[in-house]
Amino acid sequence: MSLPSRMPLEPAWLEKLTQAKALKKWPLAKLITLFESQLPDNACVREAIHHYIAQHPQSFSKEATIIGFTGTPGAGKSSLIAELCRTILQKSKTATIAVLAIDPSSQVSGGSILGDRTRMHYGKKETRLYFRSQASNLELGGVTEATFQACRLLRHLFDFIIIETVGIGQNEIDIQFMTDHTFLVMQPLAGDQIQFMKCGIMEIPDSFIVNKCDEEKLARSSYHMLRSSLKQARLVELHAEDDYRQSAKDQIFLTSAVKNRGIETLCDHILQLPSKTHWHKTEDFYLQKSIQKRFGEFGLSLISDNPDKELLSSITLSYEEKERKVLQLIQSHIK
Ligand SMILES: Nc1nc2c(ncn2[C@@H]2O[C@H](COP(=O)(O)OP(=O)(O)O)[C@@H](O)[C@H]2O)c(=O)[nH]1
Ligand SMILES: [Mg+2]
Repeated sequence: MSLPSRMPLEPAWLEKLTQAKALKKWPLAKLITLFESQLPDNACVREAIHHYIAQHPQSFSKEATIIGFTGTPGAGKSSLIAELCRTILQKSKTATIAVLAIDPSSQVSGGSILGDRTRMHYGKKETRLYFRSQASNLELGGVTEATFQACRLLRHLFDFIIIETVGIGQNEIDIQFMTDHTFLVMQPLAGDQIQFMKCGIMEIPDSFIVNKCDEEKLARSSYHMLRSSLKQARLVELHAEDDYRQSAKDQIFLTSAVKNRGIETLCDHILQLPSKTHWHKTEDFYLQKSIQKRFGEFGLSLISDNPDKELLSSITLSYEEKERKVLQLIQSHIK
């Protein structure tokens, strides 16, 4: 159960890391697979990679802004992300983007549904854009430990990480611990909005996107409907003027992925978002989530009752070192 301790980074992995830094797709894929893996031996390689990155801050100076897109299936998240990536790459000649799409597992094959991958087909030729689809097993399209682990690596390699998840309750709650900014993507006509209000989900996102606003009339009515819902719930500070052309001031974006409306405004907003300064808090949240998944409330209570209060809050211990200590703690109670 316990993880072996830190090893030096093997030359073969160092070479992959160097190539991944140059955004070569095959080494990137290999590294993400390693990061997604739950085998203890792989955790050691992961730790060695992180140690190497920490020791070479000049070579790994990037700190990606992580952006989440969540919302009901069919709202147009994948289409919107594809348009956004295209626009960001056009507007900025240097920006690099990694997209992580989390697909609910296919009941039949246990693999990811292919639809989302094919829509971003131009990604193969564009070196500044990397696309990865993650199966989400039974977690219904939510962020998993694999997403967290992939982000741990990708944040050192890209300027932006875009995560697409299916929004169903718990997912919104988990995704906010990973992202710097979360968008809730909705369709026009109030159905989604009323549903979300009921679940209390409206409190989670930093901004709202009403997609499929193909016509101006629809954009205008969607804006007023959402604005009045938000006003009622007093969730966001609304701008004095209720002008749908200035909806971004209310953190409401009106887009059409098929007619390319509102994408540029959304893109400008994204390009100026700052990146996270408290990544270790994200690590602590996902470490606790992983312990809870494996050992339930028993595991969590051992962490909270642990006299070494510094354990999780330490910013000098690596994720794997913390995990090892927590596992040792649990092991000592099981014996
Ligand atoms: N009319 C219209 N259809 C859209 C728009 N964006 C996406 N769609 C369509 O909505 C469907 C679902 O889109 P998709 O991007 O897969 O949604 P996701 O499940 O949220 O990722 C597809 O048939 C898209 O072509 C839009 O802005 N306007
Ligand atoms: Mg999708």
